[in-house]
Amino acid sequence: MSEKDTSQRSGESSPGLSDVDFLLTPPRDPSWLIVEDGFTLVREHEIESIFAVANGYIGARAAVEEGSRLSQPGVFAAGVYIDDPNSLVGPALATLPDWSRLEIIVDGQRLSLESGRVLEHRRILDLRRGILWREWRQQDLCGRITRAVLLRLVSLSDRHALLQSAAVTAENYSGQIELVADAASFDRGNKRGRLTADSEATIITVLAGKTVVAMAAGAISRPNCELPRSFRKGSSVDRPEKHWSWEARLGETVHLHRPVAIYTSREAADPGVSAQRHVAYLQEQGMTALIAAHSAAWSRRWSAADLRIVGDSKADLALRFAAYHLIAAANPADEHVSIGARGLTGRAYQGHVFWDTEIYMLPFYLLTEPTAARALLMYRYHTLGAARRKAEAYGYRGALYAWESTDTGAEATPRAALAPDGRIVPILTGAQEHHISADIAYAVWQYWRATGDDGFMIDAGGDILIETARFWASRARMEPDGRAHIRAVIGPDEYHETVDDNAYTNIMARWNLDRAADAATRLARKRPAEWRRQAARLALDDDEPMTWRRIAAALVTGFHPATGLFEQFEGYFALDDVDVVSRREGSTPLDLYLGREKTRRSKAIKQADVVAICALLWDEWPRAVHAANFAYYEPRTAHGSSLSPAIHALVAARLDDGERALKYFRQSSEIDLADNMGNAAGGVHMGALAGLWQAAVFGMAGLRIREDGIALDPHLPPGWSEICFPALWRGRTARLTLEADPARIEVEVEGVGEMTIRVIDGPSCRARAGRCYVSSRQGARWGAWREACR
Ligand code: IFM
Repeated sequence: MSEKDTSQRSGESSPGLSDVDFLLTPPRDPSWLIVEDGFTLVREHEIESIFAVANGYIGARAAVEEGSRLSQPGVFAAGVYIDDPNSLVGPALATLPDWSRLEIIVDGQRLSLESGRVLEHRRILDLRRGILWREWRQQDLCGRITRAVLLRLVSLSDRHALLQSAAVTAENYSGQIELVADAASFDRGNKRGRLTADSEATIITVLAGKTVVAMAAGAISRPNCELPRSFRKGSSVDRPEKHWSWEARLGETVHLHRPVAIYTSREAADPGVSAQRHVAYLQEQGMTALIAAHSAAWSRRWSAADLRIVGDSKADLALRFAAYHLIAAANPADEHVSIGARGLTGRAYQGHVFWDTEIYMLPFYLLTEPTAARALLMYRYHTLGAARRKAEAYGYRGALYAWESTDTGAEATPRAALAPDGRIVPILTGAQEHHISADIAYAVWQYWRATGDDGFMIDAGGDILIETARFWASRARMEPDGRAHIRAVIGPDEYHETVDDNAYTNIMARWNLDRAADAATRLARKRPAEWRRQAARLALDDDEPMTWRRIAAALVTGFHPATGLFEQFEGYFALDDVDVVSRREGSTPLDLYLGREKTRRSKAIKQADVVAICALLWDEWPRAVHAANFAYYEPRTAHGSSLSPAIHALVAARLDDGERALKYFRQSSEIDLADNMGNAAGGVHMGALAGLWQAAVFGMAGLRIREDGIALDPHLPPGWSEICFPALWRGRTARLTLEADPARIEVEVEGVGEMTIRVIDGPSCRARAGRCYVSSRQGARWGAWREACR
């Protein structure tokens, strides 16, 4: 290790006492904080996921800086995958060097939570500002007590910027303290990259798959007022390591701030140069500016997304936690990436993108940050080529999207997995779970409806709708019974493979076919010249939309008029009934408990399937149909997927079953926060978090997006006295407050123009921007809207 004295303070920006105060005082408002007190080694993996920080470009798990026996740090960049042809699991999100690795060494002894005495240890996730804090007081084996306050953030205002800060205090001793930043721990997480380091500038360059990723780290050291005379910094010549040391005086606190910049070859010609320049800029700006800009960006996002529940502080915090991870997962500036099932918080599912994004997550962005929703849909537009190739490979027309997708859009679902009993079992979802194409089309339509963005439809969205409709038109077959059938698929309920006429798939396909035909008519009317070019580009025959409508009308839906039930797939009603409800509390997933064959022959369902259609297409059928299907399928659902409970909460709320809605809401909110499925270690469940938000907004508040505005159908569950949230509709923000008792809705519209606010089965009003309106329930009816003063 080469050591050189570089104790001069040139290049440091004005400290200002506020920096110091800030770093010593993590926030205390419990309504914005997720707090983990103490240290339980075996919980580390899930804590690392829950407390992760991200900005849609970079994500970092919350591993303790100095590491522990079980630490699994993980730094990920959106869209950066490693595709190892020998890997069983297919392309995987690359694990990048751990920029946050920092050890504290006191008189030669490395501080560790696993040796000496932990006097105090607390991790605090500040949801409001997207900052991870750590307060730690440790007594080492010689009795020295060191206090450290650590901060970590991934900037939301400048997606290439990251910051780590440490304030270290020698509480009861004088002695040498050394901090060592060593991103080489990268090697532990990922053997497939290449690591080169320029130790002078602390730049690390790795080759992750086909992408070059560069990280440059700087340092701004700042004591309470003066740096100790002994302050030295140095670097290692043979590894990307930096260290700082000083002779600490009793009670003295020394601060170190490490701005870090990351670039990849996805957006920079020379990521190393870009990272180096950017970190120099960050050093010059100083950490106060970096934190202020980051906090301001979070505050803007919260202003468009903060949902409050009055009367249920647990639900309130769970929704903030959900919104925090959703905000952190999106990057509206990059339309070539999407959000994986676990965002950028863990390795589960190798960072693959599923229907979770369009059906579960997208509505959150639609109503709070439509540019992010657009970027996510553009990712599907850019991967349309791969979807066309997949359809062609199976002998179909149009676009069949990958069930699991990465940066290329090619099918990334592993073909086989190792079962707990050691057998290799084939995974058929990649070949059979075709509803993904309709799910993406559904999301395109919702986006169009909420934003009125015709330009997007002409440039991209219309292509997706048409190509997916073409797929269904070739996928469905007219049979001798005069009906169109879709055979050999897997629906959302993955316990049953190779089934015919899955109701979810067929109804969503029907919807896809009809909406594509509608889009053709509407675009031809609204944008005739551009539509002609789009139709020519897609080689659309004039009679194709009519064919789509004909096939849609002929598609079997499995509806039984006598009972009002949709049969989940052909033959489902003849399967064996098993007791699912009493197995729900068990720790073994139902399909493992029953075994593959018995599960297949049973009516046990993995997750919302028919119930999911109720949630997505509620207004297509009368309430009685939803009630019948929910009553039938809910007791048969094992909730073996994290996506399931929230959608049950949504539908239960709409059916006015408040107790059940709340039970499912809690179950969903605990998937990460209480690790109630035992798999939060692999990252937070983005779909479930978004589903929780949907349960509150679409279920409890009953919001629907309409052509002329929004409609509401409040069903506040027991204990919720008020729900307040903003909803963006075509550039206007409706700030909504729904009160339970007496029932009352208040809305204030921000922006320009007007929009319709309607109570379902009740009065509507044209609400003008800058005004506030109120409707109160009088007995069984909602009273007319009146303008209210603010
Ligand atoms: O997309 C889901 C699927 O529905 C069930 N298994 C997990 C996937 C990722 O969340």
